[in-house]
Amino acid sequence: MIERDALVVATYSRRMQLLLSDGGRVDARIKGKRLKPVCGDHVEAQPIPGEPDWLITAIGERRNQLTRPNLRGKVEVLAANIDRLIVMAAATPEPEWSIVDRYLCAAELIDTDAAVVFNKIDIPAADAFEEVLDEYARIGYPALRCSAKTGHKVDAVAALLRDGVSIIVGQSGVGKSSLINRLLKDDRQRVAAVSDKSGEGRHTTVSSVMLQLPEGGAVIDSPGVRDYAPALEPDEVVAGYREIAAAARDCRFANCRHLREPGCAVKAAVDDGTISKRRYDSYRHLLALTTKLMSGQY
Ligand SMILES: Nc1nc2c(ncn2[C@@H]2O[C@H](COP(=O)(O)OP(=O)(O)O)[C@@H](O)[C@H]2O)c(=O)[nH]1
Ligand SMILES: [Mg+2]
Ligand SMILES: [Zn+2]
Repeated sequence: MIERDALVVATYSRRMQLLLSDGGRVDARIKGKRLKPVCGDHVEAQPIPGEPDWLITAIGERRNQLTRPNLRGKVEVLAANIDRLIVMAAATPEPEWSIVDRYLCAAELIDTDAAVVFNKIDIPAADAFEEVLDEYARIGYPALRCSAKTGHKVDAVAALLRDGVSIIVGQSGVGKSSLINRLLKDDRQRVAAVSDKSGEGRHTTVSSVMLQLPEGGAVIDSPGVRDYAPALEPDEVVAGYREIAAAARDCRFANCRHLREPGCAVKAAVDDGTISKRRYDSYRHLLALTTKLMSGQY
């Protein structure tokens, strides 16, 4: 019996939990060292005779994947086949909008929907960020405000996530886990621990998990992953700020980077207020950073 379309719904290092096409869930390990399935992968798997575990034998082609550099500077795939990237920020810790922009940039490049969710609006300091949030809305990113603590406007977030698979990213402490708990309501599915046969008993910590939401849709949380923004290259930065990329069609030079070039339509749009100065500065900052990285100056 070979299951051709199992979905990876939880990962703990090299052990996974699979959702089978009949709705059942099984633990699985991976055949060989080269296969590296992640949450959201569609895989081929089969039972191992005489064992409760299944064996993952192949990974289906990925529609997209979200990657980030890990602590050792290697690129790590966080999740695959995602429909929506939710970038979370909050009244506290102090929002780093350049990190939000970087994630939105990544979303443009892997061709998924993206939205900004601003949490902790129960804190008075939240009011200061209305203008920035309106800017995101103006360039076409849904910008929702909510409080995971009071539950205010969490229903709007649930509506946004209703279709497909979303992944929530953002600085630690913004309330990602709190929001997911709210979204799960009492329906709260226990993340079945993926058992570890290496001897330490059962692990309850997962490095990534996909949860089905009661009102539809699924959300991926990566509780074990520290918040590192995606690594980008200069050309990706140029392409990843959607309003800048759109205005760039009218630049005199096709390879314009919108810095000091003559006939730059982007600079003109910043000057007349069509493009937000903050986003433009964020663009220049990120472009400078990635250019330095590429030339080994860092
Ligand atoms: N005031 C307030 N605090 C919140 C809200 N959401 C989460 N928190 C608190 O923020 C802290 C970090 O939340 P957590 O969900 O662990 O953030 P994560 O690191 O992004 O998963 C916790 O102390 C939460 O209780 C909110 O809407 N309002
Ligand atoms: Mg968390
Ligand atoms: Zn230009």
